[in-house]
This record gives sequence, C-alpha cells and structure tokens, in this order.
Amino acid sequence: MSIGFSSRQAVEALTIMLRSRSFERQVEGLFARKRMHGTTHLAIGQEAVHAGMAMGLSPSDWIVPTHRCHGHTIARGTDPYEMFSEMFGSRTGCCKGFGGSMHMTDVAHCNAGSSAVVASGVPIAVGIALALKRSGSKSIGVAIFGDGASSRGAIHEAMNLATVWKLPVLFFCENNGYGMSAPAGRALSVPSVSDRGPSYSMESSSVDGNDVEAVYASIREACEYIRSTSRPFLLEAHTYRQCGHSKNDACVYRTRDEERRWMERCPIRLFKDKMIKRGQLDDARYESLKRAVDAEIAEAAERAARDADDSISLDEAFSYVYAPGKGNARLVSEAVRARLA
Ligand SMILES: Cc1ncc(C[n+]2csc(CCOP(=O)(O)OP(=O)(O)O)c2C)c(N)n1
Repeated sequence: MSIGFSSRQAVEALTIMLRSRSFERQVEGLFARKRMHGTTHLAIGQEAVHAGMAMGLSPSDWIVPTHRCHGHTIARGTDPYEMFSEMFGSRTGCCKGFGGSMHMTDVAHCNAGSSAVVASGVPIAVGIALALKRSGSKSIGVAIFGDGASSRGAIHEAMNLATVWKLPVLFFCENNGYGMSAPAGRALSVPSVSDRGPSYSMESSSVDGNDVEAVYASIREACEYIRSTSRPFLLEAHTYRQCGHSKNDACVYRTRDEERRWMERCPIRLFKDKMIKRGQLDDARYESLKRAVDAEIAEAAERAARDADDSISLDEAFSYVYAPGKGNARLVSEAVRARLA
C-alpha cells in the first residue's frame, strides 16, 4: 500500500525528519568539541523511519526503541532540551540524567524506554502488549530492533510467544544493513528479516525505509491488522545509516561507493524533491523550515549545555528508584550505596 501525504502531513513528516537530523548534527558537534562525553549512536539517514512510524502509530501505542533511539524519541514528541539534558547527565534530563544517550524513557509520550542491551526491549514490548490486551486497550506494543538484534535468542522467544498468545505487538526491524561492522547479508540466515514471519505463523512484510510515505502506509496497514485481529505483525524497513555505528567509526567495513549510492537516496532529500515536484514545497519554504528547526534545536542544546552541571545526588536518585516505606527496598538501597561509597 502506498499513499500520498496531504500538504499538512507532508510538512509534518518533513519537519520530524529535519528535527531528527538536526538533533543528531548537534550531538555530533558536541562530541567533536568534547562538550559531551561517553558514546552515542546516531541515526543519520534513518529519518524516514522515525517520521513514518511516529505518524503511523496512535499516540497511545507504546514504543520500545533501541540504543539508536534519538530519532524515535524526538519524533514521538519528547522535548529536545530534555534529551540533550539527559545526555549531559543533568537533573532536567528525561531520565534525570542517569540514562544518557542509550537510555531514554518518556512515559508521557508512551515511550517505554531504550536500552544498550541489544534486543532486550523486544520481550518488554511483548509484555506491554500482554498488559494492554488484558486491560482491554486497543493500543499496541511496538518492538523496534535492528538487523543485528534479529539474530538474538530473546527475539525468537518473544515472537513465538506473541503468536501463541495472540498479542497485539508490532515487531519492527530497522534494517540499516549492518550490526556494527557485520553486514546483514553475512549475519542473517534469510535474505530478509521479514522472511522469518511465516516460521512463527506471523504476517510480515518489508518496506523501503527511506521513503517516509511508504513507511507510514506500512505501519498503518500493520497496525490495522494488529488491532483488528490481536495478532502480531513483523515489518522490516530497509534503510542505511549514513554515519558510523558509534562515534569514531571510520566505516572500513564498507565502501565509499556504497555510501555514495545511499546518499543519493537520502530520505530527506528524496522527500523534499517529491514535495517540490507535487507543488507542496519550494526551495525558499524548505530553507526557512530548516532554519527554524535548526534554530529550535540549537537553542535547546545551548540551554541544556548551560544547565549541564546540575546533576542529582545519589540520595535523590534512590528516592526515584525505590518507593518510600518499603523495608526491603531500603535495605537494597543501603547495600548499593555502601558498595558505591
Ligand atoms: C547483548 C549485546 N550484545 C552486543 C552488544 C554490542 N553492540 C552494540 S550495538 C550492536 C549492533 C547492533 O546492531 P543492530 O541490531 O543491527 O542495530 P544498529 O546498531 O545497526 O542500529 C552490538 C553488537 C550489546 N550492546 N548488547
């Protein structure tokens, strides 16, 4: 199924993609200037997946992203200031500065949180789907994972259980061609991750992950199926990360020629050209939209950098982790505190 966005939807999709790209460029700069520390996984080139998914889901569907989570988090509606603050380790971060780049949760936007442990979010999304089903909700759980993660055991257990228990979960594979330096073609037992659907009696399909309208349409179609049958669906989006796996990756495992070919299919450029051709955009409007987005994101980054020294104490952190008045929790917290002292 393919659809053409209305002008309003097209501007929304373009804006989400530009915000995702702009956020990643800011992070790249902050790391390069040694203003931000640790590591980070950027998703430059995967923006059509972020926008197509955010627009295709209902706001009450629960997503569980991966370590490469900034784009999905921003697309879902999380405040970029809270995301930058999270990466600076500040109290104003979306996880009070304790999660960092790879662990961003935002319950208000039905984002159950990402994790550094590859594939660990997939069983969590299945658990969320079980809870939603039992509560009579029409919302679904969305497990986002990469081609590399697709070979981990937890995913196979989760897919099997989701089919056996008929759970409303979307398994969404963001296949960017590589798991770190391992090409998907050498790590997978099947040509495409979606080929695995039938072995779980699960409907599945794949989509061009650099075409935002196609991603949106596939998500809508999959969600309709899941909501009407309470069965899981496996959707695979083929895309490409234009950047390295994490910071300081010289990408020696792939050729410059391959990168060039994918750059020509940059999702933002593809969609911008499509909009211009349809009369939904012109160059001046594009430039002013981009300028506005870049200014908004830069302002959020600057504000977060100014507040960066304001981190919470261990005591305060424990007050969020453990509910007050629970004797055992108190003991655990004392023990952890003693170990860290
Ligand atoms: C359980 C586990 N094994 C290994 C790693 C190291 N690791 C971090 S990212 C990554 C590759 C994941 O590839 P993929 O699932 O395709 O996602 P992508 O990074 O391409 O978005 C690996 C192996 C990890 N974080 N967790």
